[in-house]
Amino acid sequence: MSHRLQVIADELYRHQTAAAELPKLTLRYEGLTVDDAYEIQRLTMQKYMDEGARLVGWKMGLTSKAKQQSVGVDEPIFGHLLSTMELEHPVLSVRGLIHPRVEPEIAFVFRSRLAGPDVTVRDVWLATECVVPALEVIDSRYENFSFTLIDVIADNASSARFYLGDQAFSPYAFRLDEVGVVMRLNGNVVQTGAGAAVLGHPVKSVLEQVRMLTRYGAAIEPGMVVLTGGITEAIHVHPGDRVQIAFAGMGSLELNVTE
Ligand code: 0L1
Ligand code: MG
Repeated sequence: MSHRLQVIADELYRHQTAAAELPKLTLRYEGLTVDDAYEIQRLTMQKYMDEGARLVGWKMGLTSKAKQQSVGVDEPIFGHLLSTMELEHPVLSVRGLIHPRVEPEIAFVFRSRLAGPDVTVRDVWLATECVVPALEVIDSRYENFSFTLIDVIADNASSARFYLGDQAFSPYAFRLDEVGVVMRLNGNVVQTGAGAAVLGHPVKSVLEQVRMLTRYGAAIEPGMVVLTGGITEAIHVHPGDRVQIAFAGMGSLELNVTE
């Protein structure tokens, strides 16, 4: 393991836990590769796990063209989901966060392991226990949300918190690419979208997740959750805000934002 990558991981961990912005890494460290960035992410997450957090799943990021264009990155990325990031109740305290944003997602929960380069869509369905309406709170640690592909990967794909709805659904109940989503902020519609925004179909995002994990020697393990990616753009939230997300056929989520 490179000493330089550990030094960067220590820096990111300090900023993530102190909710303190930092200038992008690529301005200050020359020659970092995508593989280096995933290793920095892994080393950073290991520090949380050394403190007792558990790895509970994975998140896919930048899975829609709209999101890729808004941050100037043209490929999907992934990050770790830790037990400490999961909201037990739909209440988000902004304490410990820098500039949080919320986005609607469809989560998959798995009953069996998925690994290897040859996994098919059929394998994904067979391994899936259920799908759940979800939301992710992203919080890039970089100043002015300014980052490159390498920066955002190192920063665990901006992951901060996530919440899974109480009601799970059969993956066969309806077409996930046709699930319409309406997101309201304080009663006003602010975003609309459909599951197809996620790489054409959320199941494709899981497939991509497995392929990327395989490259780094990891897998989707039984019991894990995968957040497949934002169905709409993420919206900024502040204390006092109320976010409502209606998933057609899958019910609604409501998130209250507090100090
Ligand atoms: O979940 C995601 O799509 C990650 C987005 C990362 C970029 C951002 O912070 O906007
Ligand atoms: Mg997301």
